[in-house]
Amino acid sequence: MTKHWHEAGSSWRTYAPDMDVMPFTDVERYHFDLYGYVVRRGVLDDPELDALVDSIDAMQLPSPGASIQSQRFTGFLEGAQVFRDLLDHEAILAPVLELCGPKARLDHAYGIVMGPGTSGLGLHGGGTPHDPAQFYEFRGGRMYNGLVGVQWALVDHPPGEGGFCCIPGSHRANFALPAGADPGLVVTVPLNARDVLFFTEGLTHGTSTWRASHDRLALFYKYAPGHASWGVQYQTTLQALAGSGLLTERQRRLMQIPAVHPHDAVEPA
Ligand SMILES: O=C(O)CCC(=O)C(=O)O
Repeated sequence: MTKHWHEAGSSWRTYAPDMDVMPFTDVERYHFDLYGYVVRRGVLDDPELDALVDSIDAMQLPSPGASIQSQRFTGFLEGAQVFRDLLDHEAILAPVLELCGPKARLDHAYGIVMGPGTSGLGLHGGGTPHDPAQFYEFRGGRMYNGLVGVQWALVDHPPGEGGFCCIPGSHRANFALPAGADPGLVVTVPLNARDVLFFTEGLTHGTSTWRASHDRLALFYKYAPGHASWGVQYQTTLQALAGSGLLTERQRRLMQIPAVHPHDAVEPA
């Protein structure tokens, strides 16, 4: 018999015992709650990584420059199958449902490509001021998030060479980030190709200058609770994708328009 997932003490195995998934371990859950992010190492296998990189190469993206706009790309979910496989990949689905609820939806997705020496988006987010679209809260034994980022690293992001940065724990901040705060509070998170990073958009985070000699390449899939939307892609590209016949039933459920009801759970209970 399945339990409602929000019941104190329920686990992902009891909520959806047949799911082929990798729920957060106690260690990962502790890290995410405390720091606002957590990394899972080496979750993509070589064929997946190669197919993702080759499929991005095949898109023949323009060379990225200094502007954020030139460093971002979309339009890949409609392309190679391997991009759609990430939507509900076994390495991320259970954590996404835990963080966003059983009706979680994909809000938007994009890629980042950055050339050596370029900088990206500055620090944004944080527990204060409260942002009803991008928040972190712990209540009744579970974590609630307005928006969760899932970053797939497709190249190495070596220590000190840039990429995702954040002020760990700032999703719980009760004061706005003051001008003049110690820059040492900001941590850049090293990643290896094949890793996946989960972060709450309630965290103060951004992109630190890319200092590696190779281009940065990463994919971002952003998930929201079933009733919420941050962007408008559900009206445009994601609805078209949902009707395209390219998705599995579970992936289609991740594309539902934001609503409490009607709204199917991603995994039937
Ligand atoms: O470059 C990064 O990893 C951070 C991107 C970012 O700030 C975001 O997706 O909200």
